[in-house]
Amino acid sequence: MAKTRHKVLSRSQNSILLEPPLACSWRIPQGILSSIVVNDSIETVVKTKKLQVKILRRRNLLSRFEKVEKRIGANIDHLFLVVANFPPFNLMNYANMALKARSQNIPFTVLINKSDRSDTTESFQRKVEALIPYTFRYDDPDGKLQKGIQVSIYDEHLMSNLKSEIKKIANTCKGSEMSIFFIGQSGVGKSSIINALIPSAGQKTGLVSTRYKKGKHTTRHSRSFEYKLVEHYKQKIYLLDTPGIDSFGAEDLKKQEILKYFSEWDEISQKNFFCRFNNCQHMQEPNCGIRKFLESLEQDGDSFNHLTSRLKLWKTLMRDLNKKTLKNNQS
Ligand SMILES: Nc1nc2c(ncn2[C@@H]2O[C@H](COP(=O)(O)OP(=O)(O)OP(=O)(O)O)[C@@H](O)[C@H]2O)c(=O)[nH]1
Ligand SMILES: [Mg+2]
Ligand SMILES: [Zn+2]
Repeated sequence: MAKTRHKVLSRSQNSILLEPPLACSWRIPQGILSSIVVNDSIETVVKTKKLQVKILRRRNLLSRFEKVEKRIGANIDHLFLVVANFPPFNLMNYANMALKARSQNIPFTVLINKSDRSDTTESFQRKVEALIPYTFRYDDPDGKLQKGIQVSIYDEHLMSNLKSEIKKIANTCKGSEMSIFFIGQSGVGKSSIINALIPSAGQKTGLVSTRYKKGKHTTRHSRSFEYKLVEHYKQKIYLLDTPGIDSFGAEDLKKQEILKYFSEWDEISQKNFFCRFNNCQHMQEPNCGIRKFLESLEQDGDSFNHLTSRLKLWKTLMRDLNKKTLKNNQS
């Protein structure tokens, strides 16, 4: 029997969905099924209607920790962190997503969805900005200061911007195929955006409860859809819808990961104002180079606000980590 390679488009409690020509649900033994995650590449052999499966080496694996490891997906080329101000935005939830993405070397872009709503205010967008490392802003090939991409499923112009962004991302990926995962709180509109980009996806969407101000966890299993940028485009692009995450467990968070997420402190220290303290928290220490750099930005409102919000987030994350370490040492 010939071995063939397939991408796992979806995985539920007892079956997996594969690409054509094996495009149907396959029941496979629980032992191997529990090890498979969405977007895995697997090698299969069909033997009398049964599927023998081997999981191929993963390029990366994104997980979160909430008592146990919860695996989000594998072989991720890019993450779209989808945010909205309704249901209310939870910065720490997203900061933990961004932290994990950085620690796994997965590039991410923030999509500010529901831009048509009046509660997508400037002050909300400034809060969101804290997620984006300071130097990321200069990575944009257009040289524009990019803090996040405005999206609304009701605005054609914004949707076409998003399509251009996907094209740009695809151009930076060398492989013959690439996968973009949409992750975020429940109710922010992940499935709605995917439906707008790929009408045949037909993902279920759910109203956000105005009473409880929460999403309804409409999407239950991650699902991959092929996105045709243009007919016969050289690369296969997959967009992955995932279940909403209202609390991204980060029980395994390490100081090293926070340091990596805030690599701008090192860059600033090397390029601009040297922070000579080994263990500087960049908070109250006199002569801290980072604070000096911040003061030098007072004339540049945008950069000043951005870096101030990054410092605030850094402070909260470090404080939480120290509290956790203290508690662990006591118990
Ligand atoms: N005003 C506005 N509403 C939107 C937009 N995008 C999505 N929505 C609405 O937001 C609600 C939630 O959308 P979903 O697509 O189900 O959200 P989700 O992120 O997939 O939620 P889960 O599957 O629960 O994680 C629906 O009522 C959508 O119609 C948008 O751009 N503007
Ligand atoms: Mg959904
Ligand atoms: Zn410092």
